Amino acid sequence: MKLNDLTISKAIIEEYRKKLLDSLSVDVCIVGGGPAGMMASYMIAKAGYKVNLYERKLSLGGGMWGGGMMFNKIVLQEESKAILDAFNVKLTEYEKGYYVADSIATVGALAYNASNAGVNVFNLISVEDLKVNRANEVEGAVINWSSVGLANLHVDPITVGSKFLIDATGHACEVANIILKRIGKVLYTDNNEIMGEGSMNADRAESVIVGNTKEIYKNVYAAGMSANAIFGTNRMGPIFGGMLLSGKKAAELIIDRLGARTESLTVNQ
Ligand code: 48F
Repeated sequence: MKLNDLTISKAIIEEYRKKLLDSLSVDVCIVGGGPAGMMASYMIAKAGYKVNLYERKLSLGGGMWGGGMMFNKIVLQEESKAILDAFNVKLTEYEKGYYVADSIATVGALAYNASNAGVNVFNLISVEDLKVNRANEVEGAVINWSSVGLANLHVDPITVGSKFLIDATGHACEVANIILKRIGKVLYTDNNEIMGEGSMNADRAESVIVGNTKEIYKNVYAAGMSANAIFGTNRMGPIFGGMLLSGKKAAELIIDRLGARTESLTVNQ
């Protein structure tokens, strides 16, 4: 078959345009395509809701690719084994309760399943602000090409509407920071601000991460490392079970509020 370069261009432009228009008003916007964001997006899409996943970088995966100190293996604990099994990620039991996975395979599996489940994935796009109404309620995300920010170009963003948002931006907790900047000290924390993450302590950090996964402001949730940073608890380093369980919990909380559309919510495909 003789290939036409212009047909290739047209196919990309038209299909991307469809995706953009389809994602203009959704149930959930997730900011950050690391493990927590990918996991949450997968669950929400599987439950039948419209979800956009924004990732600033070229690749989804956040801090997962690099394992610990660029050794591309990650550790997961017993509680998260079912999730990895559902995604067919090979696990090696290193010691009782400690599982090791290939970080590349894990990112690949999460990204593939999220995309296949119907998540509108937007890599290379950053959430630079929030859509806030007169009652100071968050109603969506303000997005721009990441390249605009990187090149420091003066280009205005566009707006997307959503009923709920998830801050899955990792250590930076960027959505929480935008709320503080735009709305004020209104976060649902002890001091109404970002409490700041504590030192590395995998045991403590992993034991509180799911509890810290909750609403941080009306209709805005935190998942993953941002949840621990916002609520002032520890970081955990290259153990990733908590990230997946946190993403799953954020999704379940939101699905509960949206009203579950599927009979049972499982990580199985
Ligand atoms: O940092 P990241 O992997 O967050 P996570 O899902 O997982 C944390 C772990 O990687 C690790 C850890 C646990 O073991 O401590 O650090 O909580 O992924 C966050 C993603 O969000 C993107 C960023 O590029 C990264 O890939 N991101 C951050 N801010 C924005 C954003 C933004 N404003 N718009 C779009 N993407």
